Amino acid sequence: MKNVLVVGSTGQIGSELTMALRARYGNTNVVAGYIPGCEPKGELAESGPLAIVDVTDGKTIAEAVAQHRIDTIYNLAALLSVVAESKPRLAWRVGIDGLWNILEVAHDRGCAVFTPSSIGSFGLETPHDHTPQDTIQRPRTIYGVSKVTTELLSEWFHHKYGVDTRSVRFPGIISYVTPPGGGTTDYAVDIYYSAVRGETFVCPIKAGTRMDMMYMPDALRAAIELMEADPSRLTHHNGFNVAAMSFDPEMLREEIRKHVPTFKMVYDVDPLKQAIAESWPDVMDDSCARNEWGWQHEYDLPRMTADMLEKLRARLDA
Ligand code: VAH
Repeated sequence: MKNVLVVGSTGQIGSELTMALRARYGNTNVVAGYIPGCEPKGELAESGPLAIVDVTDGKTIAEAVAQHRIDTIYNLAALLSVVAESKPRLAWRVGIDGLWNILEVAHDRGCAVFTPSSIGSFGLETPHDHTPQDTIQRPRTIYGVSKVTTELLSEWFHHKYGVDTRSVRFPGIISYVTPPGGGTTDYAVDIYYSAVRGETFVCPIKAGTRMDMMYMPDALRAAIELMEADPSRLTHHNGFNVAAMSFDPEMLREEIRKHVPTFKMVYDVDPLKQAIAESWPDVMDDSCARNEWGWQHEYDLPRMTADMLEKLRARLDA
């Protein structure tokens, strides 16, 4: 039986990943790690054990791992791309100094570690169409630099000390549960709220700017299925490209209009978000993930849009 610690359990991915892991491994076997001031609430707080885990303080990680006999750590502690550009030192402290602390505890205690990378780990020089698994990574954001370093540091701990480190390069992730905070791809979440509320959406990303995107249920399954994969099948360990769909704001608006014919969108391009978005792939090649551990997405744009609108209407009582 697995004993799992989710670090950053109150974030966009962490909050839903914790609940998915509890459903899979049992509520008492999945510990929700959090930092003071970001306490879990509701079902996340009531359905299983909690622990204060501040990645910048290795002692808190070691104590939680020892107390709960953790064998697998999902590390979701990070600042997202836009907010990281305004707080680069904090982004590094949480993303990399924090990762070092986690990997040291994992080495001492024999834990496996999942730390997501991102399409943000690529840059302008990376081939944008069918971005290969192994290619040039020269990101120009501190978020991207921290994600490339995440991949390389995780690989180093794997090859040097045998720590079982694994990760995927997530696309922009879309969910109706926990809103994202400070990301370049947040527009693809915010637009659905505008559609359900009958508001005109003001899009910060230029028409024609395609990015890889993924619905949260697929993202959660990718993380869990990679961590459960037979290690003897893996040629790569860190930074698997995983893709599901690729769209620009126009494609997304047209899909929403199939359900909300009166939906309106205007553009007010955010220069920082647009510059970051243009440095990221249009669509990744995820054949390595499909061949090495059987990755297969289940949500495309039409299916995700129908589900997002239905679930948001229920949540917003629209
Ligand atoms: C962001 N949603 O926009 C995050 C994610 C690939 C995008 O990293 O920063």
